[in-house]
Amino acid sequence: MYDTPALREQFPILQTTVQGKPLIYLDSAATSQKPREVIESMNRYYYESNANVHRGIHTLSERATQAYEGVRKKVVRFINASSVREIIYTRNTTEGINLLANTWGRATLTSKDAVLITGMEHHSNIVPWQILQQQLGFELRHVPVTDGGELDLDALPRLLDSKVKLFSFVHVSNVLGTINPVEMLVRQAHEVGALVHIDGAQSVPHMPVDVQALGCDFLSFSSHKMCGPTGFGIFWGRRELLQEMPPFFGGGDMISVVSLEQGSTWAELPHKFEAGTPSIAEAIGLGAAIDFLSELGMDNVRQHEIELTTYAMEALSEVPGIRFLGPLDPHKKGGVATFTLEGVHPHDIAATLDEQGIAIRAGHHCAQPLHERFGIPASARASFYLYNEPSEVDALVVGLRKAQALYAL
Ligand code: C6P
Repeated sequence: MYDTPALREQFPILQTTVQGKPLIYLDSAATSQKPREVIESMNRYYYESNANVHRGIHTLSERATQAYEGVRKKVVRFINASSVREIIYTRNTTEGINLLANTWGRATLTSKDAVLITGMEHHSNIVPWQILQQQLGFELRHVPVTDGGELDLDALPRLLDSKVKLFSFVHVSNVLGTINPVEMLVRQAHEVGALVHIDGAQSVPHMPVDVQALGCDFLSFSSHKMCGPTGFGIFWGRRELLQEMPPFFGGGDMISVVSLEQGSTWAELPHKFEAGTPSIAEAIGLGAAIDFLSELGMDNVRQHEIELTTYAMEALSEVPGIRFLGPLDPHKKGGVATFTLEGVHPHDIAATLDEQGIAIRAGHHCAQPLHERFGIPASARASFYLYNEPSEVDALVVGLRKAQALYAL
C-alpha cells in the first residue's frame, strides 16, 4: 500500500481552502483532482513542444506527434488491449458512446433488432440510444434494478434474446456504486450473438480493468475521472469490429484520399475515427495520469477505496435518518456512499457541507431513471479516491449532523 499523506502532497489543490476551511474533496466521481505531474506535463508541452500533430515535417511537430501517439501505448498496457489501433481518442465517455451509436449502431441496427441497457445507466448510456431508436425504430430494453441496487439477473433470460444486437451497461454505477458482474454478462450476451459495450467511466479510474479478461467488445472511459485532464477520453473496440465500422466525424486527419470526383477513402485505424486537430496537451496529460496510477498500482487504489468505504459506511450509518442507495458491502461497490437524510433536501446537505469546506454532489447525478426507480428526485453522494482519508469521513459525519440540526424538524 502507499502512504496517503505523502500522496496528498502531490495534489496542489488539496492544500487549498474553501470558505476559509481546508478543502475536503469528496466528489471524485464527478471529476478527480490532478497530481502535479499531470499539470506539469501539459505545461511542458505548451512551453517546449507545442505544434500540430501528424501535419508538420518540422521538429516540434514530430516531437508533439511522438508524445501524442506514445500515449496510445500507455493506454494499451493500462487496459490490456491488443494494439494501438484499437485505442480511439475521444473527448469523454459520452463521446465514446455516441461514436458507437452513430457508427456501429447506425450501420447495423434495424427495426427488427433490440438494444439492451440497464436501469442504472448514466444518461450518456441512455440518450444516444433513444435518439437512434427514434430514427431507426429498434426496441430499447433495460434490465431492472433490485431494491438492493443490483441488476435483477432473474429478468435477464426474458430480456436477452437473439433480437438483442448490443448489450451496453455500466461497469460501476456512479450512483449506487454497484460493481456489475461483467464477465458473466458478457458470456450470456455473446451466447445470443449480441456485442457488449462497457461504460467504464467509474471503473477504469478505480480498479484494474483488463478488456481481454472481461471479454467485452467495446469500452468507453474519461480521462478527467482518473487524474487526467478534462476534454479527453478513450473508446476502445476490438480491431476487427472497428475495421468494419464507418467513420464518425469527417474532416482532416481521418482520410486517406479526398477527391471531389471520386469521393473519399478513410485512414487506417485508429485515425479513421479522429477528425480535426485533436486535444494534444490533454492526451499527454492522460499519459502522465496513467504513469501516476500505474506507479501506485491499480490493485492498491482499489484496496485503499475498499478500506475507506468500509470506514465510511460504518461511520455514516451512525447518522440518524440516513438511507443508503445501493449495496452496503464495500467489496461489492466502488468508492461511493450515496444517501438521503430524513428531513433534509440533498441540496441543503451539499450547501451546508460546502460552508465547512466539504465538496460532495447532490442531485440526480445524471441518472434520473434510477432515482425514479427508488422514488426520489435526488440524493447526496460522497465519492472517494486514492487521496481521501478517514479524517475526511469524520468531517463529513460532523457536517451531516450539522445539516440535520439546521434543517430537520
Ligand atoms: N458521471 C458523475 O458525477 P463524461 O461526462 O462523458 O466524462 O462521463 C459521463 C459518464 C458516463 N458514465 C458514468 C457511469 C458516469 O459516471 C459518467 C459521469 C459524473 O457521476 C458526471 S455526471
